[in-house]
Amino acid sequence: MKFEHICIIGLGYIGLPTASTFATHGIRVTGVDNNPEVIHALQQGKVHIYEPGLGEVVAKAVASGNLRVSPKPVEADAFIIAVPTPFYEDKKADLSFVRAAAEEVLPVLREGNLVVLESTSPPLTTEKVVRPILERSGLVAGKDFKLAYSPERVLPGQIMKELIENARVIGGVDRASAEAGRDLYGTFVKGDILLTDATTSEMVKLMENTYRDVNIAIANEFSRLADRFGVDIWEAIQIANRHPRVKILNPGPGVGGHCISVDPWFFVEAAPDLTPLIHTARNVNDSQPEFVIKIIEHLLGEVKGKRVALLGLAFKANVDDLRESPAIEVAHLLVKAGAVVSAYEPYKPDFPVAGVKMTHSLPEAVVDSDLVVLLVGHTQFKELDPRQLAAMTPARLALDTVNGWDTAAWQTAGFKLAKLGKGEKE
Ligand code: SAJ
Repeated sequence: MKFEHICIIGLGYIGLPTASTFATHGIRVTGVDNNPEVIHALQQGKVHIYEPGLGEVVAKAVASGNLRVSPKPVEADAFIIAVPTPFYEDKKADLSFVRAAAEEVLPVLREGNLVVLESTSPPLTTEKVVRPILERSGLVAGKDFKLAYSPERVLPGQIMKELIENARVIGGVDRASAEAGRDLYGTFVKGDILLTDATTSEMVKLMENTYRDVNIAIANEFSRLADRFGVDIWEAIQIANRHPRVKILNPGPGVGGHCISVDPWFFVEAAPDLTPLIHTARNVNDSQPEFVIKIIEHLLGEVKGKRVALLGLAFKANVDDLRESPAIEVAHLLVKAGAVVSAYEPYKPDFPVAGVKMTHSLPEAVVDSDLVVLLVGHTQFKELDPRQLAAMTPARLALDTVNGWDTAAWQTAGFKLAKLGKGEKE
Protein backbone atom coordinates (compact mmCIF):
# COMPACT_ATOMS: atom_id res chain seq x y z
CA MET A 1 0.00 0.00 0.00
CA LYS A 2 1.24 3.52 -0.83
CA PHE A 3 1.00 6.41 1.60
CA GLU A 4 1.28 10.03 0.53
CA HIS A 5 -0.44 11.77 3.38
CA ILE A 6 -0.89 10.57 6.94
CA CYS A 7 -2.48 12.06 9.98
CA ILE A 8 -0.99 11.54 13.46
CA ILE A 9 -3.23 12.22 16.43
CA GLY A 10 -1.37 13.19 19.58
CA LEU A 11 1.90 15.12 19.36
CA GLY A 12 3.52 14.06 22.62
CA TYR A 13 6.64 12.05 23.40
CA ILE A 14 5.77 9.48 20.74
CA GLY A 15 3.50 11.23 18.24
CA LEU A 16 5.80 14.15 17.56
CA PRO A 17 8.98 12.11 16.98
CA THR A 18 6.96 9.76 14.76
CA ALA A 19 5.31 12.60 12.81
CA SER A 20 8.57 14.43 12.21
CA THR A 21 10.40 11.24 11.24
CA PHE A 22 7.74 10.34 8.65
CA ALA A 23 7.90 13.92 7.35
CA THR A 24 11.66 13.83 6.93
CA HIS A 25 11.26 10.56 5.02
CA GLY A 26 9.14 12.20 2.34
CA ILE A 27 5.61 11.61 3.62
CA ARG A 28 3.19 14.50 4.03
CA VAL A 29 2.07 14.54 7.65
CA THR A 30 -0.70 16.38 9.43
CA GLY A 31 0.05 16.35 13.13
CA VAL A 32 -3.02 16.76 15.31
CA ASP A 33 -3.17 17.90 18.90
CA ASN A 34 -6.00 19.37 20.90
CA ASN A 35 -3.67 21.48 23.03
CA PRO A 36 -3.53 24.94 21.38
CA GLU A 37 -0.17 25.66 23.03
CA VAL A 38 1.38 22.61 21.35
CA ILE A 39 -0.02 23.67 17.97
CA HIS A 40 1.14 27.25 18.44
CA ALA A 41 4.67 26.22 19.46
CA LEU A 42 5.02 23.85 16.51
CA GLN A 43 3.73 26.43 14.04
CA GLN A 44 6.70 28.50 15.11
CA GLY A 45 9.03 25.54 14.72
CA LYS A 46 9.39 25.20 18.51
CA VAL A 47 9.25 21.90 20.37
CA HIS A 48 7.37 21.67 23.67
CA ILE A 49 9.15 18.56 25.01
CA TYR A 50 12.79 17.73 25.59
CA GLU A 51 14.16 14.73 23.74
CA PRO A 52 17.71 14.64 22.37
CA GLY A 53 17.72 15.23 18.59
CA LEU A 54 13.97 15.90 18.35
CA GLY A 55 14.27 19.66 17.84
CA GLU A 56 16.48 19.21 14.77
CA VAL A 57 14.20 16.64 13.14
CA VAL A 58 11.10 18.76 13.78
CA ALA A 59 12.83 21.84 12.34
CA LYS A 60 13.80 19.84 9.26
CA ALA A 61 10.31 18.42 8.91
CA VAL A 62 8.65 21.84 9.18
CA ALA A 63 11.17 23.42 6.76
CA SER A 64 10.52 20.68 4.19
CA GLY A 65 6.83 21.62 4.17
CA ASN A 66 5.92 18.01 4.92
CA LEU A 67 4.87 18.55 8.54
CA ARG A 68 1.77 20.59 9.20
CA VAL A 69 -0.23 20.87 12.39
CA SER A 70 -3.95 21.00 12.94
CA PRO A 71 -6.36 20.87 15.89
CA LYS A 72 -8.51 18.24 14.10
CA PRO A 73 -7.82 15.21 11.88
CA VAL A 74 -8.19 15.73 8.14
CA GLU A 75 -8.72 13.19 5.35
CA ALA A 76 -5.57 11.14 4.78
CA ASP A 77 -4.34 7.73 3.58
CA ALA A 78 -3.54 6.56 7.11
CA PHE A 79 -4.20 7.62 10.70
CA ILE A 80 -1.91 6.93 13.64
CA ILE A 81 -3.35 7.34 17.12
CA ALA A 82 -0.60 8.17 19.62
CA VAL A 83 -2.47 9.66 22.56
CA PRO A 84 -1.80 8.98 26.24
CA THR A 85 -3.41 6.12 28.16
CA PRO A 86 -3.11 7.26 31.77
CA PHE A 87 -4.68 5.48 34.69
CA TYR A 88 -7.14 6.63 37.30
CA GLU A 89 -6.42 6.80 41.04
CA ASP A 90 -7.68 3.23 41.38
CA LYS A 91 -5.11 2.06 38.75
CA LYS A 92 -7.77 1.39 36.12
CA ALA A 93 -6.87 2.33 32.54
CA ASP A 94 -8.26 5.65 31.31
CA LEU A 95 -9.07 5.06 27.65
CA SER A 96 -10.90 8.35 27.19
CA PHE A 97 -8.14 9.82 25.00
CA VAL A 98 -8.07 6.73 22.78
CA ARG A 99 -11.86 6.83 22.43
CA ALA A 100 -11.83 10.57 21.72
CA ALA A 101 -9.13 10.14 19.04
CA ALA A 102 -11.10 7.34 17.33
CA GLU A 103 -14.22 9.53 17.44
CA GLU A 104 -12.23 12.30 15.74
CA VAL A 105 -11.03 9.97 12.99
CA LEU A 106 -14.57 8.67 12.39
CA PRO A 107 -15.88 11.59 10.24
CA VAL A 108 -12.79 11.61 7.99
CA LEU A 109 -12.36 7.84 7.64
CA ARG A 110 -12.61 6.70 4.00
CA GLU A 111 -12.62 3.34 2.26
CA GLY A 112 -9.10 1.96 1.81
CA ASN A 113 -7.62 3.90 4.77
CA LEU A 114 -5.32 2.38 7.38
CA VAL A 115 -5.80 3.22 11.08
CA VAL A 116 -3.05 2.31 13.54
CA LEU A 117 -3.33 2.53 17.31
CA GLU A 118 0.08 3.09 18.94
CA SER A 119 -0.97 4.06 22.46
CA THR A 120 -0.15 1.42 25.06
CA SER A 121 -3.50 -0.18 25.80
CA PRO A 122 -5.08 -3.06 27.71
CA PRO A 123 -5.55 -6.31 25.77
CA LEU A 124 -8.42 -6.20 23.25
CA THR A 125 -8.58 -2.37 23.02
CA THR A 126 -8.13 -2.38 19.23
CA GLU A 127 -10.85 -4.98 18.71
CA LYS A 128 -13.32 -3.97 21.41
CA VAL A 129 -12.85 -0.21 21.79
CA VAL A 130 -11.41 1.29 18.59
CA ARG A 131 -13.00 -1.01 16.03
CA PRO A 132 -16.64 -0.44 17.11
CA ILE A 133 -16.18 3.34 17.06
CA LEU A 134 -14.66 3.36 13.57
CA GLU A 135 -17.23 0.90 12.21
CA ARG A 136 -19.97 3.40 13.02
CA SER A 137 -18.82 4.91 9.71
CA GLY A 138 -20.56 2.02 8.00
CA LEU A 139 -17.14 0.73 6.88
CA VAL A 140 -15.97 -2.66 8.15
CA ALA A 141 -12.46 -3.16 9.59
CA GLY A 142 -10.44 -5.72 7.65
CA LYS A 143 -12.77 -5.33 4.66
CA ASP A 144 -13.33 -1.65 3.82
CA PHE A 145 -10.50 -0.19 5.87
CA LYS A 146 -7.45 -1.57 7.58
CA LEU A 147 -6.92 -1.52 11.31
CA ALA A 148 -3.78 -2.42 13.26
CA TYR A 149 -2.08 -2.06 16.61
CA SER A 150 1.61 -1.17 16.59
CA PRO A 151 3.12 -0.25 19.94
CA GLU A 152 5.90 2.23 20.29
CA ARG A 153 8.84 0.61 22.09
CA VAL A 154 11.32 3.46 22.20
CA LEU A 155 13.32 4.45 25.25
CA PRO A 156 12.89 8.08 26.37
CA GLY A 157 16.27 9.75 25.91
CA GLN A 158 16.97 7.61 22.81
CA ILE A 159 13.68 7.95 20.99
CA MET A 160 14.97 9.37 17.70
CA LYS A 161 17.46 6.52 17.27
CA GLU A 162 15.30 3.68 18.56
CA LEU A 163 12.30 4.75 16.48
CA ILE A 164 14.28 3.91 13.39
CA GLU A 165 16.46 1.06 14.58
CA ASN A 166 14.23 -1.00 16.90
CA ALA A 167 12.25 -3.98 15.69
CA ARG A 168 8.62 -3.02 15.18
CA VAL A 169 5.57 -5.20 15.91
CA ILE A 170 2.46 -4.69 13.81
CA GLY A 171 -0.69 -6.56 14.68
CA GLY A 172 -3.57 -6.34 12.26
CA VAL A 173 -7.23 -7.22 12.68
CA ASP A 174 -6.46 -9.25 9.57
CA ARG A 175 -3.31 -10.06 7.61
CA ALA A 176 -3.84 -7.30 5.03
CA SER A 177 -4.06 -4.71 7.81
CA ALA A 178 -0.75 -5.89 9.28
CA GLU A 179 0.85 -5.81 5.84
CA ALA A 180 -0.43 -2.28 5.22
CA GLY A 181 1.14 -1.31 8.57
CA ARG A 182 4.42 -2.83 7.41
CA ASP A 183 4.29 -0.75 4.22
CA LEU A 184 3.70 2.38 6.27
CA TYR A 185 6.39 1.95 8.95
CA GLY A 186 8.78 0.48 6.39
CA THR A 187 9.18 4.10 5.27
CA PHE A 188 11.74 4.64 8.00
CA VAL A 189 12.05 1.56 10.26
CA LYS A 190 15.37 -0.21 9.76
CA GLY A 191 14.77 -2.89 12.41
CA ASP A 192 12.78 -6.04 11.65
CA ILE A 193 9.05 -5.57 11.20
CA LEU A 194 7.17 -8.46 12.80
CA LEU A 195 3.59 -9.10 11.76
CA THR A 196 0.96 -10.62 14.01
CA ASP A 197 -2.62 -10.02 15.13
CA ALA A 198 -3.79 -6.94 17.03
CA THR A 199 -4.32 -8.53 20.45
CA THR A 200 -0.97 -10.34 20.38
CA SER A 201 0.82 -7.08 19.68
CA GLU A 202 -1.06 -5.37 22.54
CA MET A 203 0.07 -8.16 24.82
CA VAL A 204 3.66 -8.05 23.57
CA LYS A 205 3.91 -4.39 24.53
CA LEU A 206 2.51 -4.93 28.02
CA MET A 207 4.66 -8.03 28.54
CA GLU A 208 7.85 -6.13 27.72
CA ASN A 209 7.24 -3.40 30.25
CA THR A 210 5.85 -5.78 32.87
CA TYR A 211 8.92 -7.99 32.50
CA ARG A 212 11.12 -4.97 33.18
CA ASP A 213 9.00 -3.87 36.13
CA VAL A 214 9.16 -7.28 37.77
CA ASN A 215 12.92 -7.41 37.24
CA ILE A 216 13.43 -3.97 38.76
CA ALA A 217 11.22 -5.04 41.68
CA ILE A 218 13.50 -7.95 42.46
CA ALA A 219 16.51 -5.62 42.30
CA ASN A 220 14.76 -3.27 44.72
CA GLU A 221 13.89 -6.14 47.03
CA PHE A 222 17.52 -7.28 46.91
CA SER A 223 18.56 -3.76 47.94
CA ARG A 224 16.41 -4.06 51.06
CA LEU A 225 17.87 -7.48 51.86
CA ALA A 226 21.39 -6.15 51.38
CA ASP A 227 20.60 -3.30 53.71
CA ARG A 228 19.41 -5.74 56.36
CA PHE A 229 22.47 -7.97 56.06
CA GLY A 230 25.06 -5.20 55.82
CA VAL A 231 25.93 -6.03 52.23
CA ASP A 232 26.74 -3.58 49.43
CA ILE A 233 24.05 -4.39 46.85
CA TRP A 234 25.98 -2.70 44.05
CA GLU A 235 28.98 -4.95 44.56
CA ALA A 236 26.75 -8.02 45.00
CA ILE A 237 24.89 -7.34 41.74
CA GLN A 238 28.10 -6.77 39.85
CA ILE A 239 29.40 -10.14 40.98
CA ALA A 240 26.08 -11.99 40.40
CA ASN A 241 25.90 -10.55 36.90
CA ARG A 242 29.13 -12.32 36.04
CA HIS A 243 27.03 -15.49 35.95
CA PRO A 244 26.30 -16.17 32.28
CA ARG A 245 22.53 -16.38 32.78
CA VAL A 246 21.97 -13.66 35.36
CA LYS A 247 21.26 -9.99 34.55
CA ILE A 248 19.99 -8.20 37.64
CA LEU A 249 18.85 -4.64 37.00
CA ASN A 250 19.60 -1.62 39.17
CA PRO A 251 17.77 -0.83 42.37
CA GLY A 252 16.91 2.81 42.96
CA PRO A 253 14.34 5.11 44.55
CA GLY A 254 11.50 3.41 42.62
CA VAL A 255 10.02 3.05 39.17
CA GLY A 256 8.47 6.00 37.41
CA GLY A 257 7.60 7.35 34.02
CA HIS A 258 4.50 6.85 32.06
CA CYS A 259 5.24 3.31 30.88
CA ILE A 260 6.77 0.81 33.24
CA SER A 261 4.98 2.10 36.32
CA VAL A 262 1.62 2.14 34.51
CA ASP A 263 1.42 -0.68 31.98
CA PRO A 264 1.55 -3.68 34.37
CA TRP A 265 -1.64 -2.36 35.98
CA PHE A 266 -3.42 -2.95 32.66
CA PHE A 267 -2.82 -6.68 33.10
CA VAL A 268 -3.82 -6.56 36.75
CA GLU A 269 -7.05 -4.77 35.85
CA ALA A 270 -7.82 -7.11 32.96
CA ALA A 271 -7.16 -10.33 34.93
CA PRO A 272 -6.69 -9.77 38.68
CA ASP A 273 -7.05 -13.48 39.39
CA LEU A 274 -4.04 -14.31 37.19
CA THR A 275 -1.57 -11.59 38.17
CA PRO A 276 -0.40 -11.90 41.81
CA LEU A 277 3.28 -11.64 40.83
CA ILE A 278 2.78 -8.61 38.60
CA HIS A 279 0.67 -6.92 41.27
CA THR A 280 3.23 -7.55 44.01
CA ALA A 281 6.09 -6.27 41.84
CA ARG A 282 4.16 -3.05 41.32
CA ASN A 283 3.65 -2.68 45.06
CA VAL A 284 7.35 -3.33 45.75
CA ASN A 285 8.41 -0.65 43.27
CA ASP A 286 5.77 1.80 44.44
CA SER A 287 6.95 1.43 48.04
CA GLN A 288 10.64 1.98 47.26
CA PRO A 289 10.38 5.75 48.07
CA GLU A 290 9.38 4.72 51.60
CA PHE A 291 12.56 2.66 51.80
CA VAL A 292 14.52 5.79 50.84
CA ILE A 293 12.78 7.70 53.64
CA LYS A 294 13.72 4.98 56.14
CA ILE A 295 17.37 5.36 55.13
CA ILE A 296 17.10 9.14 55.51
CA GLU A 297 15.52 8.74 58.94
CA HIS A 298 18.37 6.46 59.94
CA LEU A 299 20.95 8.99 58.70
CA LEU A 300 19.37 12.07 60.26
CA GLY A 301 17.81 10.62 63.38
CA GLU A 302 14.92 13.05 63.58
CA VAL A 303 13.78 14.21 60.10
CA LYS A 304 11.46 16.94 61.37
CA GLY A 305 13.00 20.38 60.89
CA LYS A 306 16.06 19.02 59.04
CA ARG A 307 17.01 20.63 55.74
CA VAL A 308 17.23 18.15 52.91
CA ALA A 309 18.33 19.04 49.37
CA LEU A 310 17.14 16.74 46.60
CA LEU A 311 19.14 16.47 43.39
CA GLY A 312 16.83 15.49 40.54
CA LEU A 313 13.07 14.98 40.40
CA ALA A 314 12.70 13.49 36.90
CA PHE A 315 11.55 9.89 36.62
CA LYS A 316 15.00 8.85 35.38
CA ALA A 317 18.35 10.26 34.26
CA ASN A 318 18.67 12.87 31.53
CA VAL A 319 14.98 13.30 30.73
CA ASP A 320 12.64 16.19 31.51
CA ASP A 321 9.66 13.93 32.25
CA LEU A 322 8.40 14.00 35.83
CA ARG A 323 5.34 11.77 35.39
CA GLU A 324 4.93 9.16 38.13
CA SER A 325 8.41 10.07 39.35
CA PRO A 326 9.49 8.23 42.52
CA ALA A 327 11.75 11.21 43.29
CA ILE A 328 8.65 13.38 43.69
CA GLU A 329 7.15 10.78 45.98
CA VAL A 330 10.32 10.95 48.10
CA ALA A 331 9.89 14.75 48.23
CA HIS A 332 6.25 14.41 49.31
CA LEU A 333 7.10 11.91 52.04
CA LEU A 334 9.89 14.15 53.36
CA VAL A 335 7.58 17.17 53.48
CA LYS A 336 5.03 15.04 55.29
CA ALA A 337 7.68 14.02 57.82
CA GLY A 338 8.35 17.69 58.55
CA ALA A 339 11.67 18.13 56.71
CA VAL A 340 12.53 21.45 55.08
CA VAL A 341 12.96 20.32 51.50
CA SER A 342 14.65 22.06 48.59
CA ALA A 343 15.12 20.51 45.16
CA TYR A 344 16.99 21.17 41.96
CA GLU A 345 15.71 19.55 38.77
CA PRO A 346 17.78 21.03 35.93
CA TYR A 347 15.33 19.87 33.23
CA LYS A 348 12.25 21.39 34.93
CA PRO A 349 13.47 23.88 37.55
CA ASP A 350 10.03 25.49 37.92
CA PHE A 351 7.98 22.33 38.32
CA PRO A 352 5.79 22.93 41.37
CA VAL A 353 5.97 20.34 44.14
CA ALA A 354 3.81 21.14 47.17
CA GLY A 355 5.89 22.20 50.16
CA VAL A 356 9.21 21.99 48.29
CA LYS A 357 11.44 24.96 47.53
CA MET A 358 12.30 24.52 43.85
CA THR A 359 15.60 26.13 42.91
CA HIS A 360 17.28 27.22 39.69
CA SER A 361 20.77 26.09 40.58
CA LEU A 362 22.64 23.56 42.62
CA PRO A 363 24.22 26.11 45.01
CA GLU A 364 20.78 27.55 45.72
CA ALA A 365 19.42 24.09 46.54
CA VAL A 366 22.18 23.06 48.95
CA VAL A 367 23.11 26.39 50.53
CA ASP A 368 21.82 25.56 54.01
CA SER A 369 21.32 21.78 53.88
CA ASP A 370 21.91 19.12 56.48
CA LEU A 371 21.71 16.32 53.91
CA VAL A 372 22.11 16.15 50.13
CA VAL A 373 20.27 13.31 48.36
CA LEU A 374 20.98 12.16 44.82
CA LEU A 375 17.66 10.89 43.46
CA VAL A 376 18.28 10.97 39.71
CA GLY A 377 21.53 10.10 37.96
CA HIS A 378 21.52 13.06 35.56
CA THR A 379 24.97 13.22 33.96
CA GLN A 380 25.63 16.66 35.45
CA PHE A 381 25.03 15.29 38.94
CA LYS A 382 27.11 12.17 38.40
CA GLU A 383 29.99 14.30 37.17
CA LEU A 384 29.75 16.64 40.13
CA ASP A 385 33.06 17.19 41.89
CA PRO A 386 32.36 16.60 45.61
CA ARG A 387 34.99 19.19 46.51
CA GLN A 388 32.95 21.81 44.65
CA LEU A 389 29.79 20.73 46.39
CA ALA A 390 31.57 20.90 49.75
CA ALA A 391 32.21 24.59 49.09
CA MET A 392 28.50 25.22 48.36
CA THR A 393 26.92 23.59 51.40
CA PRO A 394 27.37 23.14 55.14
CA ALA A 395 26.09 19.52 54.70
CA ARG A 396 28.67 16.81 55.24
CA LEU A 397 26.17 14.03 54.83
CA ALA A 398 25.06 12.74 51.42
CA LEU A 399 22.84 9.89 50.25
CA ASP A 400 23.21 8.36 46.80
CA THR A 401 20.15 6.31 45.77
CA VAL A 402 21.34 5.44 42.25
CA ASN A 403 25.01 4.51 42.74
CA GLY A 404 26.08 7.64 40.89
CA TRP A 405 28.89 8.77 43.17
CA ASP A 406 32.25 7.31 44.10
CA THR A 407 32.42 6.73 47.86
CA ALA A 408 36.18 7.28 48.18
CA ALA A 409 36.10 10.61 46.31
CA TRP A 410 33.24 11.87 48.47
CA GLN A 411 34.96 10.79 51.65
CA THR A 412 38.13 12.57 50.58
CA ALA A 413 36.05 15.71 50.02
CA GLY A 414 34.84 15.48 53.62
CA PHE A 415 31.43 13.83 53.17
CA LYS A 416 29.93 10.81 54.80
CA LEU A 417 28.37 9.21 51.73
CA ALA A 418 25.60 6.68 52.28
CA LYS A 419 24.19 4.56 49.48
CA LEU A 420 20.83 2.89 49.03
CA GLY A 421 21.29 -0.83 49.53
CA LYS A 422 24.60 -0.61 51.33
CA GLY A 423 23.83 -1.68 54.84
CA GLU A 424 23.25 1.85 56.09
CA LYS A 425 19.92 1.34 57.76
CA GLU A 426 20.07 -1.58 60.13
N1 SAJ B 1 14.76 1.81 36.51
C1 SAJ B 1 15.33 1.26 37.64
N2 SAJ B 1 16.31 0.32 37.49
C2 SAJ B 1 16.73 -0.09 36.25
C3 SAJ B 1 16.13 0.46 35.10
C4 SAJ B 1 15.15 1.41 35.27
O1 SAJ B 1 14.96 1.60 38.78
O2 SAJ B 1 17.63 -0.92 36.19
C5 SAJ B 1 13.69 2.82 36.67
C6 SAJ B 1 14.02 4.15 35.99
O3 SAJ B 1 14.77 4.97 36.83
C7 SAJ B 1 12.63 4.69 35.74
C8 SAJ B 1 11.84 3.44 35.41
O4 SAJ B 1 12.56 2.36 35.96
O5 SAJ B 1 12.08 5.30 36.89
C9 SAJ B 1 11.59 3.18 33.94
O6 SAJ B 1 12.76 3.51 33.19
P1 SAJ B 1 13.27 2.64 31.94
O7 SAJ B 1 14.47 3.30 31.40
O8 SAJ B 1 13.38 1.23 32.32
O9 SAJ B 1 12.06 2.66 30.94
P2 SAJ B 1 11.15 3.82 30.28
O10 SAJ B 1 9.88 3.89 31.07
O11 SAJ B 1 11.90 5.05 30.05
O12 SAJ B 1 10.87 3.14 28.85
C10 SAJ B 1 10.28 1.86 28.81
C11 SAJ B 1 11.08 0.96 27.83
N3 SAJ B 1 10.64 -0.41 27.96
C12 SAJ B 1 11.53 -1.43 28.11
O13 SAJ B 1 12.70 -1.26 28.20
C13 SAJ B 1 10.94 -2.80 28.15
C14 SAJ B 1 10.87 1.47 26.41
O14 SAJ B 1 11.47 0.59 25.48
C15 SAJ B 1 9.36 1.58 26.11
O15 SAJ B 1 9.12 2.07 24.80
C16 SAJ B 1 8.78 2.56 27.09
O16 SAJ B 1 8.93 2.01 28.40
C17 SAJ B 1 7.31 2.79 26.77
O17 SAJ B 1 7.00 3.83 26.18
O18 SAJ B 1 6.49 1.90 27.03
